[in-house]
Amino acid sequence: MNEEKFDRRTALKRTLKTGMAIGAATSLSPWAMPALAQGEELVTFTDMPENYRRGPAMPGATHFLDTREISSFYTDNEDFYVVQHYGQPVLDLDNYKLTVTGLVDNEKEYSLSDLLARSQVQIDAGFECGGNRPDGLFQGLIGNANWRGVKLKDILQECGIKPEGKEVVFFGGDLGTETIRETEVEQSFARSLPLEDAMRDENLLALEMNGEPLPQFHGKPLRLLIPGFYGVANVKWLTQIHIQDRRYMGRFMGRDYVTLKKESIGDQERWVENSVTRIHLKSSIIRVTRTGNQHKISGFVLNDGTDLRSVEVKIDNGPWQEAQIDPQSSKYSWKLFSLNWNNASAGEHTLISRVTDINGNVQLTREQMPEKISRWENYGQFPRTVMIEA
Ligand SMILES: Nc1nc2c(c(=O)[nH]1)N[C@H]1C(S)=C(S)[C@@H](COP(=O)(O)O)O[C@H]1N2
Ligand SMILES: [Mo]
Repeated sequence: MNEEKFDRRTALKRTLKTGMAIGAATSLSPWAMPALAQGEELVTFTDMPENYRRGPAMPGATHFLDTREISSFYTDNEDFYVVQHYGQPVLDLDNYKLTVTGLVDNEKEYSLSDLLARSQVQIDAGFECGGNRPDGLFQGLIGNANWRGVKLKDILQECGIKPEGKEVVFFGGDLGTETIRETEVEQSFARSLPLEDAMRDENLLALEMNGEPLPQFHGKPLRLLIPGFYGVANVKWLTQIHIQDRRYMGRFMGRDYVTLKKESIGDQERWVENSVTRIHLKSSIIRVTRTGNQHKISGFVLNDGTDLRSVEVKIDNGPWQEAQIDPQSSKYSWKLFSLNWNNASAGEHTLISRVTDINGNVQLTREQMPEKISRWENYGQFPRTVMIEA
């Protein structure tokens, strides 16, 4: 994408925010302020608890977005959700090294200045946690940002992958104690990719997020970014890349972030386990606003980067109506959409969205979702209810 365009937009957004902060009325909830245009009001979701608030972003804690707040293409670094399983390690930047080991012609190490001196690329990418869900969170484990860094492919090629190298493992600098067969072992957070997926041109070793050095919460100083994959793929505080000839079976590939669901295998129905990888086709309504008598329904789409055909919204038992997709959207970004809702009548209404990709795949309804035992990969249609005031 165009670097200049991004910087200008960021600057503009910052000006708007500062301008608003000056006139901010303290009686309004903090999230309501920056999200709304002049004269625009939020319409109440009746499916949300009245006192629903996301927690503040706290060091070391998990943090999610109030999705009613989403009103801009890029999520501020402080608002972008935060998830990690072993706490947030503080890496010593002066002695920081990214090492590349295993089945390579040349094992290498890269200091932070080595990485910063290389040519950088940027990409817009949005993702959600594999555990994101409607219930309780209202899809808040989500964000969209501009990422800048070094292409993963360039580093792998520079080290030279040996023909036996099949799997690329990414280790974070965070350590946790896992009990495996009644034995306590210390393990780093780690994820892996088959070599073919690791070599995708869009994969990034990200040093910057929205024009700033990667914040501590989001993996300072370096994180992996695999566009189109659930958040768990994007290893934060990245310290080592290891190439091996077999699958990596660590907790976050083999035991956790593993979905168990019913699938047809040939002519047999079987329970199948899979690691959480590519983002399933998903849309969700996140806010409804009113300006005078005009209402607007907004939402987001996330998927694995496959082109879309349409996003549609249904009001009560009406027809599916095609929504407008934000023209800033790109292959791996989230796609915000909106639909003008004319002549909304007073009372409670049910709203639902569905997205269809270019191959004709339609987002599944809750009833069509496969029978699934796990809290991962919640991509079914999400009906919302709102109250329109007389
Ligand atoms: N090193 C490390 N990286 C990690 C994790 C972790 O626990 N440790 N959690 C993963 C998960 S499950 C998610 S959803 C994303 C969240 O990224 P964010 O906090 O920047 O939004 O980070 C991923 N990367
Ligand atoms: Mo996650």
